[in-house]
Amino acid sequence: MGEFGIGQPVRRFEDKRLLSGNGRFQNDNNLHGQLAAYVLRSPHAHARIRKLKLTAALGAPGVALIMTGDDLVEAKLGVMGVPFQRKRPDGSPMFARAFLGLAQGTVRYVGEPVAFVVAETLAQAKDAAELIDIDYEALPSVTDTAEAAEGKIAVWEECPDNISNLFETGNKTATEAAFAKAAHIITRRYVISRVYAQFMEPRGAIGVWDPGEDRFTLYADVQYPHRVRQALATRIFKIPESKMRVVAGDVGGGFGTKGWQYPEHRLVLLAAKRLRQPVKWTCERSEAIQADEHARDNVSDAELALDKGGKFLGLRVKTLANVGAYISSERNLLATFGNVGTLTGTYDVPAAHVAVFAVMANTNGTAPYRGAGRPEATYVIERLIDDAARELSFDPVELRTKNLIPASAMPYKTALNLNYDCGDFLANQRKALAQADWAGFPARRDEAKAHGRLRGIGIANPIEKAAGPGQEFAEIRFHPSGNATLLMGSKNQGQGHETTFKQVLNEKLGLDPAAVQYIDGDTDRVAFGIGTNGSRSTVIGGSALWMAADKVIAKGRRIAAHLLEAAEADIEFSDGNFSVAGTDRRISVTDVAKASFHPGRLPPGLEGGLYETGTFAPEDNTYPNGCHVCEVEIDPDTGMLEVVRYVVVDDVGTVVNPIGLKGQIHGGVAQGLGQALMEQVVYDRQSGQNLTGSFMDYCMPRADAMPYIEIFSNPVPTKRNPLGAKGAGEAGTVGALPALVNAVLDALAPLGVKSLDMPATSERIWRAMRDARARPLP
Ligand code: MCN
Repeated sequence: MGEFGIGQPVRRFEDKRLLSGNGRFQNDNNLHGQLAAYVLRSPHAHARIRKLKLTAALGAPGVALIMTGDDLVEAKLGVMGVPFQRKRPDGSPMFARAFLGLAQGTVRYVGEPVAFVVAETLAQAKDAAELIDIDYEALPSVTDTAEAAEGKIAVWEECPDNISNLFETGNKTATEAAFAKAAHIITRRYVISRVYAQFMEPRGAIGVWDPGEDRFTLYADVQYPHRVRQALATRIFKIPESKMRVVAGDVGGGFGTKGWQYPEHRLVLLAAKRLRQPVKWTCERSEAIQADEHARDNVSDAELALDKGGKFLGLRVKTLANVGAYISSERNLLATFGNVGTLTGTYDVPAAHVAVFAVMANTNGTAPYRGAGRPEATYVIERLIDDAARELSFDPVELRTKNLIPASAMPYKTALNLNYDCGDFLANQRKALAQADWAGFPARRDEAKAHGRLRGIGIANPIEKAAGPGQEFAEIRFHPSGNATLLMGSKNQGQGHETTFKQVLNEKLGLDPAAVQYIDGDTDRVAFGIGTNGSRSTVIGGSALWMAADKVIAKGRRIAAHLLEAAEADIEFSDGNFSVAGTDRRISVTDVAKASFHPGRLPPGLEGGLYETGTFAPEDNTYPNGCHVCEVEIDPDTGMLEVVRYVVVDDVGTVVNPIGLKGQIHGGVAQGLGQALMEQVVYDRQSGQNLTGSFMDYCMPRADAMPYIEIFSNPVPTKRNPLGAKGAGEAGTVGALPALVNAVLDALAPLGVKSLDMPATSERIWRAMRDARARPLP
């Protein structure tokens, strides 16, 4: 409706506040009398703590408290744990060990929290930490995923092979039968690197204890305040949920790995209670990569079975997924297993079987990170198709076209049990090929060659499982003056939620966005929420808001009928006004809201006030999909790579805000290209030290590494929610990994380079070219 309704390119309302320095990010919070905390972390990848003496540190100036693992045991803190059981490959129960919050005798990764020092100033806390007398006995460590799976060095003595559990999906027998009749079988190993979300604002937390109310408040930049409250209250502190408040202000980037409750949350709270003073911890940039969850990091052995003509018959994948040293919640496992279902992608694969081995290593835990398993899955299938095309001399586009699920086959149940409801994958591909001028590529390749450069083109047809079943909440709260406040259970971390949801509200009720106050992230103000992950906010939060607005209309209709002296059945609602059908008699929703607070203006028996809530839970996932085409040029002497063209066609169903969507796709592609081109967490194999502890070593993409990204939409609205929307926040990342690496390999193919693992740094490309040149021609 109008300039602010669904589908309008509305500029973000929140930007004025944020860009003028009026945001309230985590580190903007400071409380009267707060103390500063510092976390002493393990310098070893694996070691036994032989001695831990605090005497000197406790006597240091300004020190108020030092806690170690023993304090947490004494305080009887609980742990998160995994709410489901799986089996290990030998049939024995899953092996999982949760982290209590501070080391318990043995440290198992570099950065593991060992002691929590609270002092008047941060400098004093740091100085005191240096006085902690600690003696480690270093133990052998293993950080590489494939090596850890060999089980030569155990992270936990009780689990010598390092395999926590095995997750299987698909039909093994049917897949074996498909492979038995295949004309061709393509077998490859793909390694997906370990990366880390470099938030604009590193994490932080302030713990407050109110002795009068016997109640905690945590100020922290989390993605799901309500779930963090529930976890901290019921699992960690074992207190009623009402005794805990969690407040998240502006979140300086979340990307999945800022989602959950971290050890520092319970530590600031426990310390605040002991000291009866607020305790603040702020993660420093160089500390963050040791303190936070990491992402991806797996090795997949994949096999594709094809018939003679190139039709896919079956897919078999065995993945080793690094889950880190501790399994503190299901997050480690969901990151890798939650979305393996998308391994068959947008393709008609009649039989598939996947086995994912959760491998423990002396590393930080892994968690869902933008895409959470779908970029990994898409990378495997899309690279496998390109490798099959190259090996069997098919055209990569024709091979895809032959196997894409046609729109006429929708709804389509995949061999890995996903229920795709809608989407036109062939149309996405057609549009992307046209926009990227795929047909003109050979000429561009020749031209590049004439200039001494190698040019390559890559394609990927990603699909995502987004906004899965699970509730979300919205409340529209009118005030006696007729003005409204909008409260949402989803927590914004930069996606522009205020604008998106005000657009939905405007579409439904015609309210002027400038007059609506927007609130999220405070468990005392917002009744309920699940939070932002899995590209669920627009779909589920937006639908909850839609429901709340429907309730406002339903109640408003009764009030309007009374005020307009008409039958309720004759009242129509549109453009923010209730009107009597066929007349010019009307009353605005704002005036109806005002009337609702005057008992004398209400129909008999109707409760006063106008505040409505909506709680929506979809029955099934949405399946956003699309097509990415990437073109690169490589300098054959240095391996320097330039992404010269990038085209995305997306289908996220109904688009609420085309500018917001483009921003999300743009950021998502940049995040995917970052991983594919340069980002990587690297551990030293011998010592287990994290070698990428700063921006000097962990290479972040800069603007000049990014191409101009052309984005087009091909929306097919879903019927799984009233908006017709599909999730979009991760879509860009999912397609970018394979599109880039496929383009690189296409560029290098003439030299005989057959494989390359990400990140496609100039050094790796240069080595691959050198090795290929050194190989004798067959
Ligand atoms: N949108 C739209 N139409 C749709 C779907 C989305 O117009 N059909 C637009 C809207 O502007 C909406 C935005 O895209 O506000 C994102 O919507 P949605 O797909 O609902 O995703 P979420 O808001 O649930 O965000 C989650 C997603 C995830 S899982 C990660 S990780 C991620 C991402 O969003 N982290 C981000 N994008 C991020 N962007 C920023 N700036 N910071 C992060 O931490």
